[in-house]
Amino acid sequence: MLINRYQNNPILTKDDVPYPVATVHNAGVVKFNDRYIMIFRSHTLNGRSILGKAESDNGYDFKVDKEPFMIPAAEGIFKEYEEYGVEDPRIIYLGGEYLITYSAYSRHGVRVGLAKTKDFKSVERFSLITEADYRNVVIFPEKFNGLYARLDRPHSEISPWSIWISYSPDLKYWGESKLIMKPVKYHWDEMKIGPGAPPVKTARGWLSIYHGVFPTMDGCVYRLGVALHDLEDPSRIIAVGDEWVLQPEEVYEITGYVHNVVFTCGAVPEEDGTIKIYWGGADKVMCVGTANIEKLVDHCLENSRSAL
Ligand code: BMA
Repeated sequence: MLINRYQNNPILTKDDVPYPVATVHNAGVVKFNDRYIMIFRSHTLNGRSILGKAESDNGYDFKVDKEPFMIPAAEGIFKEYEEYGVEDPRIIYLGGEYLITYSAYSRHGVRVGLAKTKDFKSVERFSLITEADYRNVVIFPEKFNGLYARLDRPHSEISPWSIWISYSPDLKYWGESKLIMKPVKYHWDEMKIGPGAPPVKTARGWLSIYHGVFPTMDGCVYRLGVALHDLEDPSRIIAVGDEWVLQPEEVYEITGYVHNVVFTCGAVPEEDGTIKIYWGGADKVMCVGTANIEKLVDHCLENSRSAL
C-alpha cells in the first residue's frame, strides 16, 4: 500500500459544518503558521457549490469556520462567471501570498478563477485565468525562468481530456500552452485525466498527483495516480506510474453523493519525508492518508507508462 488511509477517516463531513450543506469534499490544504488550513467545497442545498474553511493543528482534526470562506461573487466580472458556484480549490504559497485556484461555474461554462490571500481571513479575487471549459488548475509553487507555471485540463470533443502546461509573467496572462500528458487507452485513466494536488518538489523531480477516470457500465471510477516532472523544465514528464496509487475502496469512497470517487485537490509534504494526501470520498466527505514521498517517486520511475 503506497497510501495509508487514516484510521479515523472521514476527517470532515457535513455534520462538522455549522451552516447547511450536503457535502464536504475536494479540498485544497496548506500549512500556514504551523497550522493546516483546508479550503473545502460543499454543495449547498440547491446543488450549487461554495467554499468553506477549516483549521487544524495536526492535519487530521479540523474545525470549520462559522461562515463560508467564498461564495459566488455578488458583483463585477466574477458575478457573471460564478453564478452556478465555486468548486475544487487548490492552494499554493508563492511570493509571500497564498494563491487559490478554483472552478467558476456559470451558464457560460466552467472557467478557472484565481484568488489571493495573505492571512486566510480576507480573500481577494485576482483574475479569471482561463476561458470556458477548463478545470483543475494547479500552479507550481516556484517560478521557472521568471515565469509562473501551471498545469490545467481543457475540455475537448476531439481528444480525450488531457493535462496541459501554460506559463505566465504575472499570473494574469497565460501562454506557451502545451499538451504534456494524455490518458492511455484501456487503462485505468483511459477516459480523462486532470491535475490533482499542486506539484511537490522532490530531489528527483516535481511529483504530481493526478486523477484518472475509467468509464464502466456502473458509471465512472475516479482514481489517483502519480507523475514526475523535470525540476527545471516542468513541461518534460520524466515518468508516469503505470498503476494507480489510490482507488475507491472504503464505504465512504464507494457510496456518497457520486459513488466510486477519490479526488484530490491538496497534499502537504512533511519534514520527515512523508506527505499527507487529502481527497474527497464519493464527493461527500474529506479523507486523508499518508505516503512516503520517495516511494511515490519510485512508483513513477519503476514501472512508467508513456506520458503521451
Ligand atoms: C469531476 C469534478 C469533481 C468531482 C468529480 C467526480 O468532473 O466535478 O469535482 O469530484 O467529477 O464527481
